[in-house]
Amino acid sequence: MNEPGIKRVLTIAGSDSSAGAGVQLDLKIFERLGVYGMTAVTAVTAQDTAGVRKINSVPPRIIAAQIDAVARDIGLDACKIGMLYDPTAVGTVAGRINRREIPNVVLDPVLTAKDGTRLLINKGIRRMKRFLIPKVLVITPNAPEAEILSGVGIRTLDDLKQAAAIIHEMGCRYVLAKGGHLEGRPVDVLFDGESYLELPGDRVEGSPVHGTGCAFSAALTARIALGDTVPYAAVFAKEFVADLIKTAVRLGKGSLLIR
Ligand code: PXL
Repeated sequence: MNEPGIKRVLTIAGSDSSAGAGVQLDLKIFERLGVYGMTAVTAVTAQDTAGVRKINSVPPRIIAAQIDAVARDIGLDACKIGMLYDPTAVGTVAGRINRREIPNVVLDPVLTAKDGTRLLINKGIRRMKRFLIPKVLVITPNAPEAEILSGVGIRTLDDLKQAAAIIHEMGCRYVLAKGGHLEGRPVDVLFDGESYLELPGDRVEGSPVHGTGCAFSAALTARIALGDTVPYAAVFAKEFVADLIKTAVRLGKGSLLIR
């Protein structure tokens, strides 16, 4: 019973007790952008602004049940996938996307946390390439994630483009490879299999901010649900996250938090 005008967006991701990333941040972003947000929690993390203290995965059958519950009754206009953690969850989520015919899937391939904690082991990465990437509209790797997924060592914008092409071959419609980790002016690259759209940004100086990758993919998903094309949604999400970084707050002893 879709009320006209209300867009329905699901995030399949981890819980972050600091609310600076994961489903908590995604819901804040969805709210801010005017879509109705829902969650399927894949893992529970205990973390503060210094890093991840503990992680416990949610059983894949419970992840599947959360997705089924909202997809069947409420329906979905778009879906974001963040941290999956358990390699088994990768296949489960891929299966639900098929079964529930979930449209406009954005995959943020979360592989490590800022403090270096592994958030998906190699078995999960292999499954992501094989079963999940072929089903998604957009994948949003940063440079270290693009290196791991493509096998290309990335130091320059050309390296990032080469990695994006290799990832595109895995079967997604768009690759949005983020250049923030490269030296010099940060440039993101959007590749659709034919041409590269360069999205230059300005580096915001200051303390590290937690959850910027989550915020970017959440904003991208919300804008796609609202009807933007992927290139427009990407331009919007980039500016939106730049503003969030500028207004991030220091509440703990470590990274700044997006509010
Ligand atoms: O930013 C990666 C990330 C994604 N999702 C959750 C996280 C983190 C990093 O800590 O905790 C739940």
